[in-house]
Amino acid sequence: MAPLDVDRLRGDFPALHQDVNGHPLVYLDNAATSQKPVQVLDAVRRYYEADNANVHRGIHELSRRATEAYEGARNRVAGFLGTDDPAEVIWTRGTTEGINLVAASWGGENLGPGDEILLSEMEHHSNLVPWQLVARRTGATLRYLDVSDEGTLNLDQMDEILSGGRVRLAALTHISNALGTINPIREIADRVHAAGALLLVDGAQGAAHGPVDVAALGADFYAFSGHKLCGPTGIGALWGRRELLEAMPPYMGGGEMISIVERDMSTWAPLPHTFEAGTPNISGAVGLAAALDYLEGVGPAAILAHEQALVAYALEQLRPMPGIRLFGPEDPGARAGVVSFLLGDAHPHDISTILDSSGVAIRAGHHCTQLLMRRYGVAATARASFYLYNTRDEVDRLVTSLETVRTIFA
Ligand code: 7TS
Repeated sequence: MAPLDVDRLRGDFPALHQDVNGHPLVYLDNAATSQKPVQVLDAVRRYYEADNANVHRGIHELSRRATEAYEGARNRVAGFLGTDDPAEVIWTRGTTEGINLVAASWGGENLGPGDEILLSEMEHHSNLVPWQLVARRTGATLRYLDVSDEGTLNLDQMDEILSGGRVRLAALTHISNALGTINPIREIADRVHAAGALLLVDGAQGAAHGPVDVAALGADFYAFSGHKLCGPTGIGALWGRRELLEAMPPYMGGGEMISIVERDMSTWAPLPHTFEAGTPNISGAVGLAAALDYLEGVGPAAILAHEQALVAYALEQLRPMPGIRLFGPEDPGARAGVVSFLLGDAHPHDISTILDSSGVAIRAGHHCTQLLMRRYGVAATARASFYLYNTRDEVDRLVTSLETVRTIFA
């Protein structure tokens, strides 16, 4: 696999070329959201300039073109996920909405007292709270997989919980946003299916940091966000197996999702429209398709390899630093481009503020993973997260700025 031509790629991202607090920006907050290449910005602009109209409605040229762009984008997502049935792709605002949709619709219909939903301590709040809500509504119980000291899931414990025969669905993350851990989804899927349960994969990080093939992964549902993979905010997709989606009631009611409306009842439009009430985010879909074209042009496997090389380089330099506490798997090959850490007694917010004053953008906080923070006995961590356009020089800038933090707090 050829290494990325990072210099050339950086030329595609206007936001990277600016000074912040008098220093060239080093953007290491990619797990929160990625920057956008001109190819995506141009696609959104072209759509609004030339084709803007509402979809599936007017019988006029612009509406036809908007519908074609919107449905073409859906086909693009289907291709990206390795499915040939675009009706299995539901547009959402992002991962959070996709998971809420499944929890409310599938969960509301299929869960009851005595049923269990299997989660893990490393889940993002977006893959916890929707299940708490539906558990409260239906009387179902939440079960949790522990996370090891190194930041991995314990599959023996999973087997033990599954052997109880009560788990109806497991909802687990593909890649941890706080640790970088890449979970063995295929192995998990096989175990979950053998126990007669379904698997929802939170793909917010997974879709952005490596190839995704929902069939090869063995997922039943896969949710992701456009903004983490070079696309616009406010757009994402939920993929689900057709027979599951077809058996689920609508999540929201409104225009676009109906077939016939009577005074007291309505019938639903077929998939995927059943789950798409109201005027959708058409420009977002167009931008997301352009982002997927861009990423596939670069090569998702090469992007992951690039991130892993940066993580290896960063870990090599950070490990000897006095006072450093690193989180996540030791082996850079077992994680995507995330490095979570603490440095001496410095509060992560102070670390982040000092780094920002040298133009280095990282994130500090609980990363919407309070259960995981509690597991490690910390309130927060500092987190640097890499993407295709980051360089070894930027890792050096991170390390140098952390030396400053050390001197300040020494
Ligand atoms: N799941 C994971 C694993 C995530 O990392 C995130 C966002 C979400 C779900 C929710 O995605 P959304 O697009 O619907 O908001 N993670 C982060 C983060 O790590 N820092 O900011 C957002």
